[in-house]
Amino acid sequence: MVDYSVDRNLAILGINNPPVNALSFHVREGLFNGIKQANADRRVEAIVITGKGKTYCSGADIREFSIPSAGKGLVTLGHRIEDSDKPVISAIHGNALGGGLEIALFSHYRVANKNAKIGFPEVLIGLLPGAEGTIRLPRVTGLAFAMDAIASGRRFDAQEAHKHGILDTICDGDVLQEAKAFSKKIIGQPLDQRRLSKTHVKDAADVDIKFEEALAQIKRKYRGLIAPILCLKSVRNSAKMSFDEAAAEEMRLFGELLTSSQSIGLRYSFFAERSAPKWKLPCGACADNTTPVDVKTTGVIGAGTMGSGIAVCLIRAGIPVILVEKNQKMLDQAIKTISRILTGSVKLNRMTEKQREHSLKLLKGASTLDELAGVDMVIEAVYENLELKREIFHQLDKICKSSTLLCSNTSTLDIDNIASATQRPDKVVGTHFFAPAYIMRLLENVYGTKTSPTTVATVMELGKRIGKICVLVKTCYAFVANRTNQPFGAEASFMVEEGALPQDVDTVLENFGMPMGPFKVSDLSGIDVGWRIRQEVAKALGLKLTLETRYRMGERITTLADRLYEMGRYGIKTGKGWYRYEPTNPRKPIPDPDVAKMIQKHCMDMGIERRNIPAQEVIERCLFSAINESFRVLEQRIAEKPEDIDVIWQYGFSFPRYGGGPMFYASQVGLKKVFEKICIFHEQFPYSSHWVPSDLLRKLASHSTEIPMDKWTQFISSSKL
Ligand code: 3H9
Repeated sequence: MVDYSVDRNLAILGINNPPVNALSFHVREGLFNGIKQANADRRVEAIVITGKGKTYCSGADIREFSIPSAGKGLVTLGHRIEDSDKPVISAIHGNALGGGLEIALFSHYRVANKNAKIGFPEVLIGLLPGAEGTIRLPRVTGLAFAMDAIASGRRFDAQEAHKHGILDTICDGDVLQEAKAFSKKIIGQPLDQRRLSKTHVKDAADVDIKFEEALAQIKRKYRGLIAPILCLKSVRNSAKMSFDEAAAEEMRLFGELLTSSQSIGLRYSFFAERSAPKWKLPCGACADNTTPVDVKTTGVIGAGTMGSGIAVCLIRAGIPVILVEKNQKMLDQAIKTISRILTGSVKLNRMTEKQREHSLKLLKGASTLDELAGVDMVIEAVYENLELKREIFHQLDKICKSSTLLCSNTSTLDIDNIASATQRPDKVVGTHFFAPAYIMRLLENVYGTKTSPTTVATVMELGKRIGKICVLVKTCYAFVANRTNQPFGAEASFMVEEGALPQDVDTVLENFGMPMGPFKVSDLSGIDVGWRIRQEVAKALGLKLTLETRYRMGERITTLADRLYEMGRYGIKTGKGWYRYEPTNPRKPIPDPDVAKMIQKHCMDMGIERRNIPAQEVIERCLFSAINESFRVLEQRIAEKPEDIDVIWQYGFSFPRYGGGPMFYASQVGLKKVFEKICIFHEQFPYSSHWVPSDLLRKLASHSTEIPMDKWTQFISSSKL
């Protein structure tokens, strides 16, 4: 895994561990032995560490953190590099990340290609750079840069690294050639001043001020996360302790983080995110054996919030869009909105003015579907009405060329039903974006019974192109996102009916790690929006709802949100919803005694006795109901693997990344305990079908011992459920 070769007076150690040249056991052994061999080799005057393939080295092998450590650690290897009698040059191209950057900092010199990316991303998986990275970087760059880089985990380019002294030189072309040329200048030079362990932090006198400033900032930015704080503390130690003392303390802090639940959750999330796009269909087609078709032109139907947001995603990625809206006023308004969103991106430095202008040129408004005849893909984003969508698809089928893919942004409706309005069900697929579509990263792609593998491959690829995290699910009512989220929201409302106030439920869930409780989210998205959806559903089912309705087709419902609607409290947009909002600070929710009175009166009128609801009950009822539904989704093969559901919750509902997602959370609590509690809630709340225990969960929980998540994941993928 490390290729050793000698080129004249240079030993070249080439890390060869694709795809990212992680520092796995064999790589560490190979580098250690390579340094030893080169020092013993009389021909060799200097040593170059380089990466084979696309990259230098992306850090420790994250999978190895979950198994007992074996062989030489990174620090032992690093000391062998630093102690080398012959100069060691790290020649960097691609990435030098985490342990990779630490290897470079153990080296005496660092040269890089100008396109290289450098950084310490450990904090993003709940760790700190534990091979002396927090002690060495400040010795090179000073404290302020090191604190920012290590606590944020951001990747920076070679120019910035050079400016801060991390790189000795940058080149345009082949970095190995540059390292060879560079070696001529340094062979024979004394090495001690190049050994970072022999140097000091130059701005150590300011450490306390810098620490306090950085701490205040990260506490605001990374609420509830432990790793950024320990990163800062370790950098502070580099200025307050001797090198060896600070390094020993760094090792202790690293160990603390490694076993923390946050890091375990973040490491799980790292791999879950990478596994989600690896889709598979029941017929055996998968990402590896299916080629997508090239999408060069698109159409979006409907210029409402969703349609406009989707158009932004497409034109921003350089894909032309014809936006169809028959209401000219709405179309004009949407084009203005799109332009405003892009201007916002320029202000936030997410795109240049030139890119904004180019993107806008890719947008064309139209008033009829006929304009879509020649596009490669159409995304329909009209409001949630099955008959309307069927009619549109029926017309598109006649208008569009035979190869055009027809996608629906429906968030609940059956894709098979929509597809059956066309003669090309193989080219019909759901592309469920989340609002606001130009911000939310999740794209839930939904296949129907007849959707072809090529169609699936194409929407998964398109999602990647526009910067989305794509998850593939099978059609069913509300798919995976809304279906598993529905019981979560329902239980939150039921608890308000039983005794809690909206702010009580929100606070508990925010303390759990959700950025916003469900009632604040509801105020943001609009009480009127939810009301309209409920009316549509009732109409479709032929039901009449009143404010006194407590059960619908045998299912418990609550009409509290409808009462708010009747009071004209539509949320933030009207300054009043579950909370009230002052005109001076229209985004800050303030608990409202009028809402409390309305809830109490509702309960009195309906004969509901209110009681104290403990925080633990809030967590369990919201999350366990979602977990139960998630297991059903797996059982019915609507989602292929538990990781898909967790990724949906992270990117669709902002579930805290360190919490993994509902499936990972269930594994942490233990499936037996979760199942027992679900059975208790089922008895307590017989009119909520989301508490009927999932058979799959029952099966997994019935094992004599608790099964770890990787085992039940294997069970799900191998069994014929
Ligand atoms: C560390 O270094 C600790 C030390 O300070 C102290 C130790 C004592 N390990 O992302 P991609 C896999 S902590 C294992 O799709 P890209 C990944 O799962 C580490 N596997 O590619 C995927 O596998 P698969 C600090 C890894 O080009 C495949 O490689 N370093 C690792 O979009 C391709 O990955 C980091 O945190 C790894 N370190 O992005 C860097 N990295 O094909 C983490 C990747 O089976 N890595 N894999 O799905 C990254 O940020 C991105 O992978 C990178 C490439 C930017 C490198």
